[in-house]
Amino acid sequence: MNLTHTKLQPFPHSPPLTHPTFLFSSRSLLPFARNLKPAHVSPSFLYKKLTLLRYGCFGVSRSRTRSSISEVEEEQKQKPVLVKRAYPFDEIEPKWQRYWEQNRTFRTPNDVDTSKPKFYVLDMFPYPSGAGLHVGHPLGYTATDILARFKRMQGYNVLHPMGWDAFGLPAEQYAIETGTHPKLTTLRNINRFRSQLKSLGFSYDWDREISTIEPEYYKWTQWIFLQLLKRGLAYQAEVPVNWCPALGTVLANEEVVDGVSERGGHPVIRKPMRQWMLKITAYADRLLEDLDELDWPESIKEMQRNWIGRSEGAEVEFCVLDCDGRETDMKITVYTTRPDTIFGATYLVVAPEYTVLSSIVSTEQRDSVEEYQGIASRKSDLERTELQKEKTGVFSGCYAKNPTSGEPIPIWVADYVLGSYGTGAIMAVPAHDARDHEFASKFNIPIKWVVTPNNGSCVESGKAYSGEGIIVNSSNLKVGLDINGLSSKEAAYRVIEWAEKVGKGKKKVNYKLRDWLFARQRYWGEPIPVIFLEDSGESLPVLESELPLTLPELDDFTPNGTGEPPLSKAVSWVKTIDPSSGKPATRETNTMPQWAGSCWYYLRFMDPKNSNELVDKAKEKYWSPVDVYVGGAEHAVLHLLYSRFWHKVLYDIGVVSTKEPFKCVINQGIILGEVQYTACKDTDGNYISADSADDLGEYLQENIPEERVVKSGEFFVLKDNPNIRLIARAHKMSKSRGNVVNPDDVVSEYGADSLRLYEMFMGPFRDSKTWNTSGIEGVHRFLGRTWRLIVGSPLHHGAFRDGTLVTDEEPTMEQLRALHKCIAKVTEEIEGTRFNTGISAMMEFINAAYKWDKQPKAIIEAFVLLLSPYAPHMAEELWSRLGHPDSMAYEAFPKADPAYLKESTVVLPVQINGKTRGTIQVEKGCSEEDAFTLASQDEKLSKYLIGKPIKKRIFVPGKILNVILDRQNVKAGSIQ
Ligand code: ANZ
Repeated sequence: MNLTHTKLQPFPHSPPLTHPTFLFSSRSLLPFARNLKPAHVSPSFLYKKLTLLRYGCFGVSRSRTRSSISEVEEEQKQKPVLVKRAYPFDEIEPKWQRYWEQNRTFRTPNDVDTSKPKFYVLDMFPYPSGAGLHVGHPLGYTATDILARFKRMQGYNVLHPMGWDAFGLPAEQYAIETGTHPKLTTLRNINRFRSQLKSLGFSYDWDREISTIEPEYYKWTQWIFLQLLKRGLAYQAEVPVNWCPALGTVLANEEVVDGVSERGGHPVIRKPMRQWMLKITAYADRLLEDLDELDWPESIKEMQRNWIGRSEGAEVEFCVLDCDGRETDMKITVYTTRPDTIFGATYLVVAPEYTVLSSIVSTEQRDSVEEYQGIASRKSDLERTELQKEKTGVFSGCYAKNPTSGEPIPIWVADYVLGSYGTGAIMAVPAHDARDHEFASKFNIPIKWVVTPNNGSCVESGKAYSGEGIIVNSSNLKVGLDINGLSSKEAAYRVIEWAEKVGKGKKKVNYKLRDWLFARQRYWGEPIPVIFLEDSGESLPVLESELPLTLPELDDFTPNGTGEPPLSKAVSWVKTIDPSSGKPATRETNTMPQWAGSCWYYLRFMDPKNSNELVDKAKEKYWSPVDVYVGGAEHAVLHLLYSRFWHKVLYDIGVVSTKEPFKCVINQGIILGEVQYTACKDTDGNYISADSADDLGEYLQENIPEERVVKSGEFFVLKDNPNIRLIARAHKMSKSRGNVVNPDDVVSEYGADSLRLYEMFMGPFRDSKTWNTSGIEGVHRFLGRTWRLIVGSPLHHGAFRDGTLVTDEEPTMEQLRALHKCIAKVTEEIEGTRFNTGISAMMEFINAAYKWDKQPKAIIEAFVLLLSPYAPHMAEELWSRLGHPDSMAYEAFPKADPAYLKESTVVLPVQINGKTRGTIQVEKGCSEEDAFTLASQDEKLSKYLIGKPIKKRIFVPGKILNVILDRQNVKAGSIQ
């Protein structure tokens, strides 16, 4: 018999750990334990098994294997006594996980009955990192699992898949350091993630598992790239990129923090390089407009709008002057959103990376400009444009002509202008733009006011006025333009009209959104299916029939430091022949960025094994769009924007039937580590209350364990000295803080159902929450109470009973009311994704049920169904004990009957001689006599009423019962 089926002793009954023969390594113990017959299982062995389990020596958590028993003993002494199992979760959970796996309970067949409604609920699939699952993962996964289980029970066809976003830098970095192939590391991590997810009882259809690194999958990622290429949406360009010499690779903006690489902290510079780009900007308008219809958090929609950053303005040409002040053929085109201020443009600024800068710069200024360019190349865009940063720049030594005023104005080079936005050049209007004002003031450039506030108010001196208003100082009849007296809006319109007429500019809409840099100089990514003819260098797409273009094997993954990707080392792979011309060619050695595979995976889940198409049309039509998509807010912009872009391209070419991929997106909040308490101490070691000083930084800090802390109002104070207020802080879980909670440990100690329930009960799903171990104990106790209510208490030797205690009796009205109230609340709260309050409703029900003498089967069965999306293992076990041979996964979810929901009782205050002494719960139409009888039976009220002479009773039905005692006789009575 499998050991997990053996009834285990609760810990307090276990003998002390003294037996020296139990020196098993984690590898040798498990197979041995599986072969044990019950008769071989001595209590001391069980104790040992559970001790090892608790300390992660085998099973899912092997990270803390103990080499000797004494170490375990030592740790045992230091740790609190093991928690007593509230119910046998360690038997139930593996049993039902095996059942679901063997019966493929959650398989969504390929040929579902499409007349039924569908529900596609998706998690943002994880990157299988070496660290394994984090407690943050199960938060979203439990929520989607509850929804999936709930909808299945409501008769929907549910698609609830899981897969791996498995290309990525960490596995490649590890490969560089250790020589282990990234595929090996990745597959190992995937296996760990999968078994961890299975141990939490998630109802994924594992038959649909996909991984972005499998050629059958990335064949279609490459196919999409070819479709983009065909439509001119993928192109090559020389673009300045974030080049990290130490990593020998180009980094995406989000991988650069404060001028250094996010991973490793190496310096990053800007360097032009040939890159593949995807023209997401061609979809900017549609990406913006279609946001309005989505049921997404407003904050994400706003972030996407800002990221797309649509602005309307004009492009205007400024003619460059030679050293004698004569006009040359060279023009600088600027982008401005304020053409109305053009007469106030007293200088131009070009970005340090402005392409024709070198042909503008005067000989005298060349050295300082080049030096400045070098400094700017080491700064990130964010650093350069930060408002607070002091403005820097150099004069180019050259002038241009303001086309409206006709005046010569200096051309400066400054890094607050970015080469990648607009035209990379601006007309600077220091009177009306704060950055220009700061710059002009620093470098003594004239400031010319051309806009006055509409309401005639004065402009604050020493500051730019950036608002709109009435135009002044803006007329030049020589060029035929007079905008004085016009409003900013009208003036802007007139300037654009004028510029278009004289051929010096045009109206222009600009986007902050940049085309997507779609190449990385890395090995561990999808090969880009393009070849280059050796003779002409012409690029040609790989034929669709040749896909997938698989990654060649490689044993040296190091970038060679020149920007040549590691794939260039796979010489025989790189060298190829163009099949149509027979000419020698070389393959593209850049690979796709990590975002590629995650852009469209939700489509593949609909039809994961299709080798002819990315997704079958009918299947796509049925399952699209994803109904609920849950993940972290960190993907609010890039992942969601990139997949929306690809989806729209696929829509345009008829592969998908909806304009948008994800109908509803929900961000789960983050889980912060356990609250840490700190007390401040002065140099003499005396505690200082946290509210008593402005600057606590000068005091010593002492960490205070939770047992010494008590809450006082909104604050936390020392238990033994409530005058000392403490600092309470929760931090993001991180290895360096040592506050990471491993879900495996929670599962082995409390069970998966407790972890699921706890993560849902911690607080509103979308909010940030702090981890608190005593909170798990709370929900674990609730599950234990539920178990004991239905199954009964453990037998005298600690084992749990078989069967249940339910009876076949007809339920009472009170029981029906409690049940239907619970059904209504749980249903409403799941639908509103307010899982925490759904759990509270179940807790209330269990509390009520403990007061009943009998537990009728009809009531308990319905409750077990309600519980099942949250705590599926326990629910399945109870369901089977209630006499059902099959899984409950497809049983109908109970429906609340409104007849039982009407509140039929009221709380009636009871007064004795006009003073409220308590309340009683009565039926709405309750008579005076019944109310009085109930009051006399009430524990609190009876002492005022029993045996006391009553003068009068005043009863207002449904409102109050006032009993007036006969005072004289009371006294007399009390003497007797
Ligand atoms: C003159 C002007 C006068 C401007 C004024 C603003 C206020 P958004 O709305 O973000 O599109 N600009 C243009 N290209 C730039 C670049 N590459 N780097 C930094 N700044 C750039 O902003 C457009 C405005 O930002 C443009 O309008 C330009 O300054 C500046 F009273 O032109 B404006």
